[in-house]
Amino acid sequence: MESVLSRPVVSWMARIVGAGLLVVTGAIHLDLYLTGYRHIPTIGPLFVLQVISAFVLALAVLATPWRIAAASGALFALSTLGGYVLSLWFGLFNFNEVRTAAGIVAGAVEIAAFIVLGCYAAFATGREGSAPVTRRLTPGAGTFGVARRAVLPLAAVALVALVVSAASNGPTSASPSGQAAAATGGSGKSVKVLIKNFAFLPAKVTVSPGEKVVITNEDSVAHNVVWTPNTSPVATFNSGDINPGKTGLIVAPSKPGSYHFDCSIHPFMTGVLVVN
Ligand SMILES: [Cu+2]
Repeated sequence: MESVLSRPVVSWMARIVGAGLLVVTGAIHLDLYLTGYRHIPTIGPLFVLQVISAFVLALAVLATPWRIAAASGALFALSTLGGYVLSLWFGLFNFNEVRTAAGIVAGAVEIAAFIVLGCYAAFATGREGSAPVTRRLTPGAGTFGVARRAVLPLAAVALVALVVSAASNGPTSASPSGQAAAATGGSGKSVKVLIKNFAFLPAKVTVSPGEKVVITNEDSVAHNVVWTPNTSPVATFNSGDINPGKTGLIVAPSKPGSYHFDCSIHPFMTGVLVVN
């Protein structure tokens, strides 16, 4: 690896490919931001930061042969992936990501960027790899000695985390059984609720007991309508995930009361179902 990356052509290719991969992950996040994520608190601004960082780091990797630029790009790619996996498994800033093809592709691009830039940072030698800051370091010692030992094991861990995430149904995907159950119950009447720009319109829905609520998702990401846990009165309604442009259904509980609901993917989206 060391001898290969000391060749100028290989070194150049690593920088071009690494920068290209950073641009791709920035572009995916820019697209997600413009098509909906800009409405999500904290996550929206973080996406702006991700896009700017991705493009700036790509430029730095292209413009300089410095290993510190490549190392920053590699760590940035790994952090982006880490944020994604965290939001999938545990939720991040009140946001529970759902598995999508775009998300998994972005994750794979970030792992590739980490491998290419991480190997460049760890293994490039000679004039191509050296920066004023790093020239003093003896090969195999200090920061880059650690990087040499860590880059491939870290890539392997990241890959396993992504594959497990892609393969798992996970805790966040709502079951469609609530939707099926809802479709068969209730009276003939129904009210309509819109989901637009990560909000319920109206947020306060007044219905009769057992009335159907038809929910139309006008956003470009999936949402759902789920009774908020640990609020009273207790109810069990769950629309299941409603894909962009689709409609979902819940049936109002038969007992009068004010039932709080949210979108389990975006718990900051809240509303109340008033049954009287
Ligand atoms: Cu939502």
